[in-house]
Parts: sequence; C-alpha cells; structure tokens
Amino acid sequence: MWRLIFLSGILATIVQAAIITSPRHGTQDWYETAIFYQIYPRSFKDSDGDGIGDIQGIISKLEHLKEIGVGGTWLSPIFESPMKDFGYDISNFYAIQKEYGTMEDAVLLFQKAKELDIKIILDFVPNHSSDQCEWFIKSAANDSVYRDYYVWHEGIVVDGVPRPPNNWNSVFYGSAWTWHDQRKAFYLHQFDKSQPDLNFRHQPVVDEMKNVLRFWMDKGASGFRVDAVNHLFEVEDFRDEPIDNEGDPLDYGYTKKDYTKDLDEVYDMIYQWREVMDQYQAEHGGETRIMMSEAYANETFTMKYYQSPDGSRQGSHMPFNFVLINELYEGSPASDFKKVIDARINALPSGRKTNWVIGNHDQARVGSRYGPEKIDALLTLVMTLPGIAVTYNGEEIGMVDYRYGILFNETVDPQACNAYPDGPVDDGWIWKSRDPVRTPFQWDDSENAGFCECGTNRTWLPVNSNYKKLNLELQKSWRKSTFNYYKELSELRQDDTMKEGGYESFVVNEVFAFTRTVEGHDPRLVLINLGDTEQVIDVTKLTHIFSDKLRVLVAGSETSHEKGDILNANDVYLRKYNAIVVESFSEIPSESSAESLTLSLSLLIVALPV
Ligand SMILES: *[C@@H]1O[C@H](CO)[C@@H](O)[C@H](O)[C@H]1NC(C)=O
Ligand SMILES: *[C@@H]1O[C@H](CO)[C@@H](O)[C@H](O)[C@H]1NC(C)=O
Ligand SMILES: *[C@@H]1O[C@H](CO)[C@@H](O)[C@H](O)[C@H]1NC(C)=O
Ligand SMILES: *[C@@H]1O[C@H](CO)[C@@H](O)[C@H](O)[C@H]1NC(C)=O
Ligand SMILES: CC(=O)N[C@H]1CO[C@H](CO)[C@@H](O)[C@@H]1O
Ligand SMILES: [Ca+2]
Ligand SMILES: [Ca+2]
Repeated sequence: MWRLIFLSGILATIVQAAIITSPRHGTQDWYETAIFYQIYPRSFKDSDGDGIGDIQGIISKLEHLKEIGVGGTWLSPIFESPMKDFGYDISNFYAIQKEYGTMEDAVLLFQKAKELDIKIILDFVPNHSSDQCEWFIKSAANDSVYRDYYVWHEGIVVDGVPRPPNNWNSVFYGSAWTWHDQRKAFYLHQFDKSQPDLNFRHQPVVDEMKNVLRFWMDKGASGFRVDAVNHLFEVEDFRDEPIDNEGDPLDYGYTKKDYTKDLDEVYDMIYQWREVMDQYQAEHGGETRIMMSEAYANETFTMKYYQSPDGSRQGSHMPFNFVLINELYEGSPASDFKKVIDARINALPSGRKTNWVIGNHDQARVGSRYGPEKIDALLTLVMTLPGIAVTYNGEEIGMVDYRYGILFNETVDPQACNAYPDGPVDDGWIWKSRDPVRTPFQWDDSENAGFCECGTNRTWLPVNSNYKKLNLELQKSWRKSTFNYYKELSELRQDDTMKEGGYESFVVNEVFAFTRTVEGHDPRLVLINLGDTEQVIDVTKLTHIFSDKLRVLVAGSETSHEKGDILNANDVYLRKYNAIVVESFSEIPSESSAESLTLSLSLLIVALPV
C-alpha cells in the first residue's frame, strides 16, 4: 500500500520533469513559433472572374494555408484605394476596396480563418494616404480641421517661380515635393505623388491613426503589419540632405537619408501604437494582437523597434529581419551566412525572437535572387533557424519572377512607370518593376493557372508562362517537390527542439551547419551546402554532441537522401545546394520523448530502494 503510493508519487514527479525539460515551454506566445504567410490579395485567387484576386478568393484557399501549417497571414492592403500603388495609396482607411469585396467579406474572412486557428494581420499604411482621400482633398482646400493633416510648404521662390524647399527625393524617383495649385503650396510625398505624407507632428493625425487600429481590431483583425514606418517623420526645418551619390539628382539614392528616415520620433510612435494594442488586449481579452513592422534598416535601428533602449517601453512584436534579402546574395560564401545570421541572433534583446524573410511583393523572388536550385536551401534556413518563419505567397512552391515575360505596355508598377514616362528608352524598367514578383499564384495547369476563370477578361498581370510545369497541383503529386519539402519542414517546426532549442553554427567549406538542441531531446543538425560542388562532412569534427549514426529527418527536393536514411556521422555526403536535417540515431530507441520517458522511468523504478 505504502509502496504503491510512493511509486505513483514518483511517477507524477517524473511526468512533470519531462515537461519542464524544455525551459521556456508554455511561456512563448503564439506568434513566436508561428509561420507567417504574406498574401498579396490581388494575385492570390480571383473568385468572380474579373482577373483580380479578392477576399472571397482568399477564403476559398484558407485550407491551403492550414495544410502548410500557417499560424498567421498578413494581407497587403485591401482598403479603398485608387490603386496607383496597388493599395498602398489608401483613400479610406475605414473601408474595403470594392473590387476586393465588402466589409462583410472581410469579417467573414476573419471568422473563417479563426475557425482554422489562422490569424489575419492587416497592412497598416500610416505614412501617407491617397491624394484622393477626403482628408487630403479637405487639407488642400485649407479646411480648418484638415489643414495640417499633411506636410505643406510654400517653397522657395526663384525668379517669381516657387521651387521645392529642399533636395529630398521620392523613393519612386523625382522630387518628394509636388505643387498643389489650390493650396498654393508643395506637399511632401516620400513615395508616389499620389501618396501625400501624413503629418505625424499634428496630434489629430496621431489620434486618427490610432482610431484606425482600434476600428480593425473591433472587426476581428489579429494585428497589423506596419508599412514603410521609417519614413514616418522628417526633420521640422526641412534642411537639405547631404549628397551621397553624385549622378542623377532626381534619383532616390542621390542624398543620404539623414533627415527623412529612421528619425527618433519613429520609435516613439511605434511604442504608442503598441500601447494602443496592449490596452485593447487588456480591455477585450483574446490572444495577443501583434505588430509587425517594415523597415529596411541596420541592426542598431532594427533593435529599437522591439523596445526602448532601457526596455521601459515595448514596440513591435516582430520587426522584419531582411538580412537574407539585403545582406546575403547568390554569391555569398557560407562564412558570410554564418557571420550575418549569428550577428542578427546575437543582437536580439533578451527573450525576443527574430524572424526570417526571403521575399515580399517588393523584392525579387528567392528563386530568382539565389537561383532556383537554392530555393530549398533558403526555405530550410527560414524554417529551421531559431525564430519566426515568414513566407511570401508562392515561395512554398518555388515560384520565380516573370522578369522578361511582362511587356512595357503591360507594366503597371509606379516604381517602373514613373522612371520611364516617355517609354522604354533602355531596359532599366525591367529591373525597376515589381510586377514580375506579383504575378498570379500558380494553383494548377488549367487556364490562368487556376487563379481565375475569367473568360476573355485579362488577369491584372500576366500569369507566368512556366505555370504548366510549376504549379501547386503538380507539386502535390511529386514526392520530392519543393511543396512537399516545405510541408515536411513545417511539421518539423512543431516540436520543442525547433520551437525553443539552442543554436550553434559552423562552416565547413561551402557548407553552413547549425545545431538545434534542447535538454531531454536528441540534438538536431541542419546541413546546407551553399556551394556548387559536392561536399563530404565529418560531423564528429564539428561537435561532439552527436552519436556515430545520424538519422535524416527531412531532405530537400535536390538531395539523394531520403527521410529516415541512417548516415555515418563522419561521412555525410551532400550534393551541391543540398539541405538536410538530421538527428542523433542510436540503436536504443530514444528518439521520441515518450520512449525516453518510459526508459528513464524504468531505470528509476529499478533503482528504487524497496
Ligand atoms: C469579366 O469581368 C467583369 C467585371 O469586370 C465581370 O462582370 C464578368 O463576369 C467577367 N467575365 C467572366 C467570364 O467572368
Ligand atoms: C488657410 O487658412 C488660414 C487660417 O484661416 C489662413 O491664415 C491661410 O492664409 C489660408 N491659406 C490659404 C492658402 O488659403
Ligand atoms: C547603423 O547606422 C547608424 C547611423 O548611420 C550608426 O550609428 C550605427 O552604428 C549603425 N549600426 C550598425 C550595427 O551598423
Ligand atoms: C502591348 O504591345 C504589344 C506589341 O508590342 C501588343 O501586341 C499588345 O496587345 C499590347 N498590350 C497591351 C495591353 O496594350
Ligand atoms: C514591402 C512593402 O510593403 N513595401 C511597401 C512600402 O511602402 C510603399 C509605399 O506605401 C509601397 O509601395 C511598398 O510596396
Ligand atoms: Ca475578383
Ligand atoms: Ca513621412
């Protein structure tokens, strides 16, 4: 009797101990271990045949997101807009663009996604509105309420003609100032001239934008991805910026962005928005509403988005980490991967997670930047490095840019069109254009790649002509496809080792390798051959934590290895661009925690003094 009670007491203790082996288990918030998926709504799925993707289209494909293990999806803007910059020019922050659907559709999307445990994050574009926004029209008319909603300047009069007040240029080429005849002043626009900058030095604008956040949280949004946030403030005295690159004085890169980007006031605004979201949370309950922030900025600046330097104010949950886009390239050696990735992980404030991004609607697709053969290698990094994984729609099937397939007269991106108002004088527009990365999602090999059944209506951008060979349906039918590999990686991420395990990295020739380890589980090793020659790795020379035999957990579509293969640790063969994840293998089964628990339990019971 006594002995029985004693034993069951031990049992309870051990079960608990087994759970505690993962130190931070249960303390991580939903977003910290999630896969985020960016949907570009215009190109995802068209439900009504007009050639433009829409909200009902997204609803019809939520199962796809579920299948690949997505926890949150962020949508590029779906708000009312004249579409000069495809939704990044918002004319009504409180309404849905008609061609995308209705407010009811949006609310339905939030609900349907929630049923599948997928959170919908909306794009929040605070820096500017459309010039067709009621606020701007009233501001231009010198309306007493809206007069200071935007950044106006009367300019400098030279020979009786007003000139822009300084040398600031727009990201999309040309002066950042445009004359407005009605207001008799210039307005500032860091992007297209149809996107006047809001004046965040004016309190009513600050209040209005906080209201926008609350409005969409009330509708059911789980958070926001904040667009172009480092452009929010400019110096108050509008001084000229120093010249950075002589050459075309209308080019964005002409000046050094000392007075128009990354100003200290930006962080304060981020912390204020976070307060709004935390307060909303406290009042309404539910899971954490999150803020993701976009800023192409260096490490020092990016870290300030997380929290104030003294840690007293919180900021963005997820400042995007663009190192795999901005600091590493097709030709980067494995040693650069180690250097850049380690630096980013080491720079994090304590307890915070980074995230890994390899594409979005502004950047060449990963397969086009690194080469199609390296898609699996890059996906492996995104999915197995410590932190949050971010996928841009189409990456999961390895879509590539349609760079030479779109003609100039079919090009719609203002970044390309503005720079070439007189037509294609050279082929520079081909590289300026972001259209090639925004072509419709390739679902299957039917007409328009299954994106729409639109008869004689054209799709808003041409479908990549490679869709018969590269589409989701086809990839589902091949065992070794990028899509199936993506799914394996997604499943691999689900356990404690990947969610919270430690990280240590190594470089051997052109192989980048790193461990993921957590107490009580077999150590894992990720091996990625970034080079174009085959490699043989002696893992025992890298670290002593692995046994002599390794078991393959996942193997990229380019490798000769198969899931379940047993390899000799001193002799791991990798073809060029191969990626695999392995773990220690021993004859005594110890791979699953349930088995190791039984094992340690029986050992303990044997050891009990009876
Ligand atoms: C073509 O688009 C129009 C709206 O622009 C829509 O009314 C029509 O149904 C579409 N045609 C097809 C075949 O879906
Ligand atoms: C706008 O209104 C203010 C206040 O009434 C006035 O001082 C200013 O001159 C007006 N500006 C224009 C361009 O009408
Ligand atoms: C980032 O840029 C700022 C300003 O140019 C500089 O002070 C800072 O040292 C830079 N940080 C890093 C990590 O390069
Ligand atoms: C673009 O120009 C080509 C000829 O260069 C023509 O065949 C095509 O119809 C044009 N497309 C549009 C959308 O105007
Ligand atoms: C990645 C991203 O969302 N980029 C956007 C930044 O902001 C400008 C202006 O709003 C857009 O044109 C970009 O698409
Ligand atoms: Ca449509
Ligand atoms: Ca601004």
